[in-house]
Amino acid sequence: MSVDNILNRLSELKVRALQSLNGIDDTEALDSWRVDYLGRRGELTQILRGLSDLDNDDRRHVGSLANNIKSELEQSLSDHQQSLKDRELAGRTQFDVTLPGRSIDMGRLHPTTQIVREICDAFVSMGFQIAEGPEVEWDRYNFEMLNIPKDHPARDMWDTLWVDYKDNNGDTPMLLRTHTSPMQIRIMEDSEPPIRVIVPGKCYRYEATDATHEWHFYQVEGLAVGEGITFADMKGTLFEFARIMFGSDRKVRFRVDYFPFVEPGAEMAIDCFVCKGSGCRVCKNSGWIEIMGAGMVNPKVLEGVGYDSSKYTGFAFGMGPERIAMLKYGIDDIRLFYSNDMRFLRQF
Ligand code: FA5
Repeated sequence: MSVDNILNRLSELKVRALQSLNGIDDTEALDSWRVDYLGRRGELTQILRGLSDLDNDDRRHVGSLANNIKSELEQSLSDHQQSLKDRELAGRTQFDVTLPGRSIDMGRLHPTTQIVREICDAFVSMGFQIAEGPEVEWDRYNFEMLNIPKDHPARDMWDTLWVDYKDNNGDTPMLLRTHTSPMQIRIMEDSEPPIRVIVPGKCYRYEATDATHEWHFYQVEGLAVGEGITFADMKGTLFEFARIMFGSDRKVRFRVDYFPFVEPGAEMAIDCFVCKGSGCRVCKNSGWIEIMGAGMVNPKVLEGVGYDSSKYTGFAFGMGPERIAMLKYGIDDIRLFYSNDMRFLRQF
């Protein structure tokens, strides 16, 4: 190639490179521009490599021009880089103070957790302690020691989810606890009266769900054992609980009920939150809604854990917190608690 040709190519290259640089507005395109024009395989480098074919004078002349163009392009590249950076920074620091802020999603306690805590607080204020126990339980604690032997018809009251496990010590079968009552036994086995304890926890039942039944739900168990404890103590404690939870306007009713581990047994109901006792769909026209089972601890159960039933008496109760929350907040379907619908959960 003649010297003139090379000189023309160089000046044409410079014009083309600077024009193309002007149109670049992102760093990725800038990098490929650098590779095209200044890289090892770029046009300018190719021209510089070909200088060895020229005689000395021409080589010096063309070489100095090519090096000047190279420096000029490098300088333009660095200026352009800087101006892109400045622009990006300016863009970042510009903000519109009139735009609404982004809301921060605050976590909150699940309504069941809230109501369980409220129930616990009510009993703690009356001197009860809180205990917790296993959700996977032995048949012995869930049934047998609660005076519900194998094949006893009362087992039908608790449809059970069995766990496929038996230990080598010949222990009783395992299950998912159907109520929190097994903790009555565990607590009495581990301590001496006087006892005043409540046990919040999850329970499981093998049953179809409907508006008032879930297959897993919470219970709060209560147990008080000591000398001279009477049915009147139980009524007083549970009336006070109802007053704290529902206010003094609500009526409370005790009726006889049967649970093998208490004698006598009772159910406690409060007047319906919808119709205030006159009868409606929610209370099945009875005017009352049952909130818990209760009763005086059966002497057989006391004897079973080694207590002297002529010396000690006690009462026990077990309630469903979801049902209590339903009453308190007018929720008409228990399945809403565990269907993870944020529109429901956000209300609490
Ligand atoms: C019991 O489970 C007894 N262990 C209660 C008890 C304890 C009686 C101590 C005497 C002494 P029951 O099956 O009725 O009883 O359940 C007690 C409460 O748990 C019910 O009143 C209800 O509020 C709640 N409950 C029971 N089954 C369900 C269910 N499937 N879904 C939601 N809540 C339930």
